Amino acid sequence: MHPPDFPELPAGFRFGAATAAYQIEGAHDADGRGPSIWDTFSHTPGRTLNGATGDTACDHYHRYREDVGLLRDLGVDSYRFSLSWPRLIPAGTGPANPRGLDFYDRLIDELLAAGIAPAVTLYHWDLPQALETPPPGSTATGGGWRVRETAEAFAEYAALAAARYGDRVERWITLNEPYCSAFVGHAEGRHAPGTQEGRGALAAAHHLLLAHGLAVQALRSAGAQEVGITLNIDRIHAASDRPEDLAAVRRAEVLHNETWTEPLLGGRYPRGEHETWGALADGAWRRPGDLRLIGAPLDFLGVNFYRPVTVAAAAHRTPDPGLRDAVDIGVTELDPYGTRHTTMGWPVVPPALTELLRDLHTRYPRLPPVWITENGSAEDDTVAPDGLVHDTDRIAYLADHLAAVADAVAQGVDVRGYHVWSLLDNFEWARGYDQRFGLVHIDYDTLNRTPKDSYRWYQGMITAHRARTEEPAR
Ligand code: GBH
Repeated sequence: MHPPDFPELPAGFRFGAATAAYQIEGAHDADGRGPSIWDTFSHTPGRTLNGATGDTACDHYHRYREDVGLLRDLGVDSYRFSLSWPRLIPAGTGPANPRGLDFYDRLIDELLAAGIAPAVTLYHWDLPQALETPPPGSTATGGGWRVRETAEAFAEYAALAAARYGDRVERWITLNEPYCSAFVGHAEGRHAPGTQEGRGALAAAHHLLLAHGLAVQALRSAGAQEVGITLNIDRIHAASDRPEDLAAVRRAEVLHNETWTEPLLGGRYPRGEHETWGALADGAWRRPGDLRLIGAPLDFLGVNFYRPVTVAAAAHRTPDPGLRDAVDIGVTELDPYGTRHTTMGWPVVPPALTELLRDLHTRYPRLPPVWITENGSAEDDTVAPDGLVHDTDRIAYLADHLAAVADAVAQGVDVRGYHVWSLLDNFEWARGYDQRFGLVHIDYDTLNRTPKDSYRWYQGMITAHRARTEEPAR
């Protein structure tokens, strides 16, 4: 197959790769790290594919030098990774763990020495377990994201991180995909903490937003450089233009997108909440002043994009009214896309990314510059007899999505950078280690790292971009 053309992005556009702490670090009980809700969840039988856990993962905690070497050779401008809150503050609040703090010092210094700008996510789903369920004998209340105290604990953690690393971190991302933390965690139950509770999911959504707002305040007062948040905004297509399907689209828009974008970018709670959640939308946990904190101006919006969805009105809804209102909003997902699907089962539809970016740009006059903080594909990645991984489908996926970003830029959307998910194959949450998203292959027996063809392609693309856009030397 002839490799696809390199997309043409503007001069100064930044390229990167992304990871998250629990998915790559391993060393789950090393050097004073406390447990997170993902340790508990992954160790609970039946929660992850084949009982996979992040105990060892890619052992990045011990191999970070090699991984930064891979990033340096790849030629990226930016590396997005997350800090493990329970590595830094093992009980969630209270004393910090010096050896945890040292680890990210070493990682950040190694990145800077390689000429790579750190983009740090504070929360990529690994809540300290003690904030969910306090250890016996403790006076803490627990309750995780259902309670306001967790947002306050998050602000303390943000202040600690900013004080320690703020001089060297170019971009701060408060939360990764709060939709997943709130609804996949507390309504669908497929992520930690793994409950199906309706009201708790909506309370979690609010406290996550509040945590973001308080963290922005803490980061700003510590003099942080750029501050933003990462959302998994869905591009939602309607199955038909029947009124009931269009109403289903509206409910899905509220659940997946407007719960986040309206308070963050529009200064209001989502319109249509009551159509979506009925009486549960009373928002009893909201306090005056919260909205102003949540809507503080951002330096950038991070967008994670993988695939669009098509929705229709569901024929039947769950009979349990408690669950029905939060878990089941009367929507079914269809897949009319006659395209290739990745091993996640996701259709490959790059123009949906252009649509999504254009739509954000037209809807929110206050939209800050956008960064694509994740985009990538899981593929079969069979190791060929030559010992390499010839992942041509991933190369096509990345090329076509970068071209979709270039289209959005040409149509006036201010997109500044792009991160591939992911640098390494890693722990894909409930899907365990079967799904491989990396530019670099991991052999989970030896933990050997082998760059795939897509790594070489991305490297070539970055080199070509620089050659095309940089001023010729005189
Ligand atoms: C992102 O989530 C995450 O930020 C990242 O950590 C992740 O590795 C990446 O995408 C790829 O998935 O496990 O079958 O119950 C994207 C949204 C939401 C997709 C949860 C997978 C779980 C389905 N993800 N969903 S399952």
